[in-house]
Amino acid sequence: MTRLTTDDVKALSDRLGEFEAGLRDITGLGLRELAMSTVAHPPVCVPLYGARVAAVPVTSGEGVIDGFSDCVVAILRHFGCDAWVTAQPDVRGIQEAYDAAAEVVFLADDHRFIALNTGNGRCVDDDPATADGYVTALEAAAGGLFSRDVLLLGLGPVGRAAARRLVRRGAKVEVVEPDQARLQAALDIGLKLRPVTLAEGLARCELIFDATPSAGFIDAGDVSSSTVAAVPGMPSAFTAAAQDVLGARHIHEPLAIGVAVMMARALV
Ligand code: 2YC
Ligand code: MG
Repeated sequence: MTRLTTDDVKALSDRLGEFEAGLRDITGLGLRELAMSTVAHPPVCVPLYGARVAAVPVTSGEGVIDGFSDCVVAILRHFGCDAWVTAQPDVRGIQEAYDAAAEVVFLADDHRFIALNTGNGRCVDDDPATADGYVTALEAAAGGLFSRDVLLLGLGPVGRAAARRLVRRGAKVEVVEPDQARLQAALDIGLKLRPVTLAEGLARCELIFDATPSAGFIDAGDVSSSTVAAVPGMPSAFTAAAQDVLGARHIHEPLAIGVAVMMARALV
């Protein structure tokens, strides 16, 4: 899991509207609609508006990321939640959230980012939420995934979750994962994936899902006007030149889609 930086989260808080406008252009979906259509088929209306949600800073391990909880709250307020960052961190913050009748509590340490529904005890994890949200974005941008070739980069926690949903949505998944153990583990649980080299995958697939922590190894010459890239991976595998070619078809940000799907999944 890539540890986000203060610059990552501050940049997102400042350009959430711009990101959503680009997302809507490419997918026809805003963050709320994308979250709804990720958590249920057909999409259900989840009572996000006015939901009381607390974000609790966590000081353990490498400590607080300045702006992280504020960014989570900015995303939640963006779709109408009554969200706030608790004054206290850690256990005092969780207690503060419960005392203030929070319906959902968001918190992250160095290993996990979760949302807790204080009413029904449901615990929602960021990795599958981010993976599923980005698959929804790719599917909407591509006009469906059934029997489409999709190049999946990376089989870490987000990549594995994405592989499951891509296969379930009917995609023909080609995968690049240099770690043989990770590749074998994914194949052993019966995921229908076709291991390829990066060059083979880029030559055949217009739809690309980047779930790697590696940066800038796909250049402008590897993409075209019909390439769509879903990129939850931080940093992006695409060079600045490739991102220029892709424009809004390079769907990439550090938290918004994950938080939107976590919130919908916590309440659905
Ligand atoms: O500010 C805080 O409360 C910190 N304890 C937050 C640490 C988050 C570490 N995880 C990450 O930076 C991200 C996850 C949100 C998703 C992938 N990496
Ligand atoms: Mg990457």
